[in-house]
Amino acid sequence: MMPKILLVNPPIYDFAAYDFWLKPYGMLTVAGYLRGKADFMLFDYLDRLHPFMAEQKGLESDRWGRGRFYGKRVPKPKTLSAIPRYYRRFGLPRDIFKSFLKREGPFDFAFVQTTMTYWYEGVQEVIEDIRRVRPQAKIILGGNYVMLCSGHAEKLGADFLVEGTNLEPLWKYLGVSPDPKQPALWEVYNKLSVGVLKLSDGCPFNCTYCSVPQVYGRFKSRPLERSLAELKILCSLGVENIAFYDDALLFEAEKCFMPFLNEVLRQNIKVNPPHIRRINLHTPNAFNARFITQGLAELMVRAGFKTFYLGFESASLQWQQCTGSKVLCDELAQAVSRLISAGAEPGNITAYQIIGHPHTGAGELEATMRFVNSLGIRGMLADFSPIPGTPDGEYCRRWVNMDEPLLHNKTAFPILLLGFGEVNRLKELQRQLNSTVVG
Ligand code: B12
Ligand code: SF4
Repeated sequence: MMPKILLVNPPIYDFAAYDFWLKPYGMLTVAGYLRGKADFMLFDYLDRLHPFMAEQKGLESDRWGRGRFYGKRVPKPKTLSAIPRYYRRFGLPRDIFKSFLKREGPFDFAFVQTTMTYWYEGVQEVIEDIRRVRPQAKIILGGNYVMLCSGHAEKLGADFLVEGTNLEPLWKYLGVSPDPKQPALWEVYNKLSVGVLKLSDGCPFNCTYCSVPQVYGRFKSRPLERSLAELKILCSLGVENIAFYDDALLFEAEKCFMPFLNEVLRQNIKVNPPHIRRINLHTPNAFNARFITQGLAELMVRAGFKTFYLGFESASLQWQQCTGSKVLCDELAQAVSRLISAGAEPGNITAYQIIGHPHTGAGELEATMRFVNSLGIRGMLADFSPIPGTPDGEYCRRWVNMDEPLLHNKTAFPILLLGFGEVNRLKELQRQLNSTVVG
């Protein structure tokens, strides 16, 4: 008999959360390797197409499939009491999950997705409920929080943790052998309008604030055939918007990204039914301006990219050099001009700029914001989240207890460093600057 596996994407406890193309992609990838070898059921607390969401007001998607989550105010944890913002639980109500567990169980295993390190309270809630209603299910955690804070995650009471990218121990634990050619298990959703793809793993840079190099190692492309098969599955399910989760999407583009886009165009892969429209592609995880050639910009626009997020962080050369030199000012300016001449709308091009990083002063950030605005594109303040094990995260131990993941919270850290008033002033300035951007 095939094992019965429950997949759970937990609710989020945070000051803010927004569905910026969020999907439990690591868990769906692992489930995909077991396609046909296990019986799967999904409970995604963040699924905005769940029937409960249709009854709520103000949660409609924007034109690219993003939108607000259902949320309720909850007491703030003591650790975050100094932060003058409301704390909320985002996602479907807990009772819906409990009824689901009673109705659909028993399960042999429960996979639980973990994402931001400071979102572990949602994971804790899910473990509690599974233990109470389905005590015989073996609970398995995987994802970013487990990889970055394994010592902390061990205390949540799961049965098994996937602590790295090597999945061999997991296959042994499950007693099932995987099929690595299989794409992610998207068909486990009843209804889907947004999907995710990842064409590669790792990154060739070594930015001092980022955990990717230490977790994923050197850059490696994923097999093209598998990525194309996954895109076709997404299209057959009626997905209209697809976000790329790659960390270095454009690195060595001629080996992976360009062949992928050329195939998409050659095979004319579109949504199903085909008369609806073309799929819209997005890069919320940012790509590197350095690698945008004119030809690549044109190919991206032709293949269906609609929103373009560029990782910029700071216009200060000194800051760029001491954090890893991933991109310089003239490279951003050149990328923007290439994207615009390829047909991208300036209002759909956004540069991320880091706020609350321990080596960025407010004056320097203001200069960065004005530089980005001078290019005619939007800026977005990316609140700094200190990550344990990275040089910059370790440096932050002088301000916060890095062994408590709640203190990695991206809303909290900039406020602790710069003050609430200063953070608000900078965010207001960003709004004003963006209001001048055309399109
Ligand atoms: C995509 C992404 C996003 C997306 C959203 C993702 C989401 N679903 O929530 C967007 C762009 C919105 C985003 C935003 C941010 N992000 Co981000 N993001 C990522 C990224 C690239 C992938 C995360 C992911 O989905 N991984 C899952 C998939 C892609 O992983 P996989 O390799 O296929 O997984 C394998 C194994 O890990 C394992 N596995 C993974 N999951 C599971 C689950 C189970 C059950 C099992 C069994 C196995 C398993 O199996 C897989 C197969 O080998 C990571 C970096 C990275 N490469 O991991 C950063 C990362 C998670 N983000 C990070 C940061 C800093 C942020 C921001 C704070 C940036 C900012 N300042 O705005 C914001 C925070 C958003 C918020 N609301 O708080 C940090 C982590 C911070 C932290 N403290 O946890 C990371 C690690 C990047 C970094 N700089 O180091 N992010
Ligand atoms: S380029 Fe991006 S993914 Fe790579 S190390 Fe720097 S921040 Fe991380």
